[in-house]
Amino acid sequence: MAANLSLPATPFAFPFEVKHTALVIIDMQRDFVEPGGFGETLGNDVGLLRPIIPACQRVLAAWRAHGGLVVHTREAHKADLSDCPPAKRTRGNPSLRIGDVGPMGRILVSGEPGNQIIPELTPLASEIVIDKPGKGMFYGTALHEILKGRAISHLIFMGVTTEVCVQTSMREANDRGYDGLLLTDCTESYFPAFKAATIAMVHAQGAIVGWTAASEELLAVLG
Ligand code: TIU
Repeated sequence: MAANLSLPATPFAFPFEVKHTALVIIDMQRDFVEPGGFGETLGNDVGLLRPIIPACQRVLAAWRAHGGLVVHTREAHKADLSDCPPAKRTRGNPSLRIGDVGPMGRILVSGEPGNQIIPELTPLASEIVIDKPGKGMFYGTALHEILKGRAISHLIFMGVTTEVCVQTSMREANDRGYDGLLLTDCTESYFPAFKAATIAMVHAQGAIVGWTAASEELLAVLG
């Protein structure tokens, strides 16, 4: 395998080395993808997110086969909700609020059944799992230090939802000096127009936030 790879991407090629790149899978947890979780309490059709799962599985398998670092995130709060701002819990009129008991346990609370990564993408024991209290993956987490400690400079993103936790994480990463790429068929939103707008705004202005590409391009490069 060549050390230096170049992924055909938008708005231009994304050069990377697997050993300096992490595959980041944002919040592919039951709370967002299955009925009875946080996503549904907000009034969303969670079935919209499921079609990306096979593409996510293909990329994860290929990345693991190349020995690449994998980071899984979960949007999760402590059981005492001490890391959940009241503004987040009380906003709007959801059918259940964060911390309330739903069909998959307490909504968006660490360790509850609904807070687990979906079985199709179960993390390996060797992979990094980050519980994050915010939308962005660096807010309130040790992830930046962990990635620096492993000499990671490039991030390839998958996960949900495109314009909320994925985009926030990509913007946080951009400000911390990472080169980030979003796999367009491995991310989804409850709002198709928001997904399309996010992809466009990520790669606009000469990759102002980062790069975008289809997963088949990455799979072809990895071989
Ligand atoms: N509501 C919504 O679209 N997303 C979130 O609340 N969290 C994530 O994106 N993970």
